[in-house]
Amino acid sequence: TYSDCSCPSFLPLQENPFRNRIVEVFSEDGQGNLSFNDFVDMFSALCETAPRELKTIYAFKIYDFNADNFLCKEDLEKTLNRLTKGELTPEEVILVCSKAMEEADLDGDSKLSFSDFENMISKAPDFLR
Ligand SMILES: [Ca+2]
Ligand SMILES: [Ca+2]
Repeated sequence: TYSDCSCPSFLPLQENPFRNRIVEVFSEDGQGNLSFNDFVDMFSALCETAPRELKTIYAFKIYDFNADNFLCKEDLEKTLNRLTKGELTPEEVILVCSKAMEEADLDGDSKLSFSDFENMISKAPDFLR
């Protein structure tokens, strides 16, 4: 278990653009009602010292807005919109997402499976650090 870490530099949840998604993903009922155990799971996975693999799994779940186990273009666009807090124009968002999709979609099915996503992250050493 990782529950003994103090998570000193984790972005406070109230400043995190994914706050609502994070809470949804980690709540067992998917509605954002967190039990104490859900909280422990959440902070363990988001904690600095959590293994990268675990963080990758949760990042994938958080970005997969329609929960179909793939990141499609719409999922990426929603993700980017939240990350940039609306600072990009819709055209820019679409452009960036098509480019990311093009580079990360190794099997060419126009959506990112978890292994596509893992591969994308492995090319971005700063991601989730
Ligand atoms: Ca999806
Ligand atoms: Ca793919």
